[in-house]
Amino acid sequence: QAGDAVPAAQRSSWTSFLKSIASFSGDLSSMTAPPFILSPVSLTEFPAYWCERPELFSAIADQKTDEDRVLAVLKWFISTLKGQYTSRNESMGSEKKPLNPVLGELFYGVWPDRNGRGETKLLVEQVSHHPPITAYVIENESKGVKLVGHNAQKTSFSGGSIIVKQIGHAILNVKTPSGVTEEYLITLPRLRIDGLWYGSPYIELAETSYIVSQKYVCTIEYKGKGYFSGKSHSFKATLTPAPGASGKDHVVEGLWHTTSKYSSGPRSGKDFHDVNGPKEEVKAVGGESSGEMGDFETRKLWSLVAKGIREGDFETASKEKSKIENEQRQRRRDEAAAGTTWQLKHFTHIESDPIYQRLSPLAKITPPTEDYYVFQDNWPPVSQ
Ligand code: CLR
Repeated sequence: QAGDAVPAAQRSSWTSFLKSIASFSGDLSSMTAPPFILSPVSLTEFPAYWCERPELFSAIADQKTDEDRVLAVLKWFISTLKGQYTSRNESMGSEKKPLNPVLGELFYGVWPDRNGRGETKLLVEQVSHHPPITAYVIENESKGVKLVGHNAQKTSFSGGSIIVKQIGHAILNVKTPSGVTEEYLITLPRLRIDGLWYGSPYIELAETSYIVSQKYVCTIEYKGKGYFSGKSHSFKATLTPAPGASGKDHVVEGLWHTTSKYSSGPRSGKDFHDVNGPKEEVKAVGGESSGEMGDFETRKLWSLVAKGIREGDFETASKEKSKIENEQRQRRRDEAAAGTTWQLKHFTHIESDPIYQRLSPLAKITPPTEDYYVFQDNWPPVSQ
């Protein structure tokens, strides 16, 4: 029944929230939602989902052939989807509304070296507030694997679901055993948020995303219940040599939150991946030279709001949230008065990414050009 998962006292506010998203499309993040659906975690923490299995990330650089490398990239990519898109259901009972990051919000973290996989570092910066855009870097320097990307969302409402188009892309650099640096363009799937009517939203992935290098094109199709395998969270990845390159074709099929198999090509019938292995949350670290967290680091910035949400003290949460928002408005006014603008700390914006421009035609990805946030290579002392 409608609103089944909504606390009785919040049903009418949930209904009006749903009405307002139905009649409005654009920036969902800034809309006020009832307390039961609020998450205490900011979107700046989400890029950590890209590396919950650091050994799969580092393993990419260990592969000797083009073919094994692209398969290792696919395996790592698929292994992140469960965390990215279903983990809030597990930890909080449903998808929730994350905290909307402020401009300049930061998050630093590290996955320590273990079993020779090397240390992997994470750096996230909120590079725009209106619309919200989050830029991130994940790097394992000792292995020579580095992911730099940014993401924003365009939301609309259709048939009772929220449709989220992910804007932005990531570039993965891999130093091969022969010393060459390969580039992989990674695009992102579309999301459908269902279960809104009942007050227990969850995500299904839809349409297509790509992993493209000069050597291989990997097309990943996503389907939910009732489509090609009939099951939720289904995917089918087709790998073919890029135009002008040689190599074998492979098809991998299965469920991105559990297991998948090769379904065509030289390894047909063999297991591809089982996501149910151990995962490792990032260790949040302070980015100040003292090792402390600065005032813009997400866990410090939002600590009182997050505490309020966690403890069910929504009055304090909303008072502390207003403080942060007012402080931001004042900053913007001061900048306007002084004729200055906010300076990003770790990224510079470019209108068109040359790597995207070079690789996207190989998979006929549209649009043909996209902007990018270039990492300034200025890691704070985040190592452990
Ligand atoms: C952010 C980038 C990550 C993957 C990811 C997972 C969940 C998405 C999130 C992204 C963007 C914000 C998002 C969220 C699910 C719900 C939330 C779309 C794409 C919206 C803003 C909140 C909707 C509110 C309802 C839950 C009521 O790599």
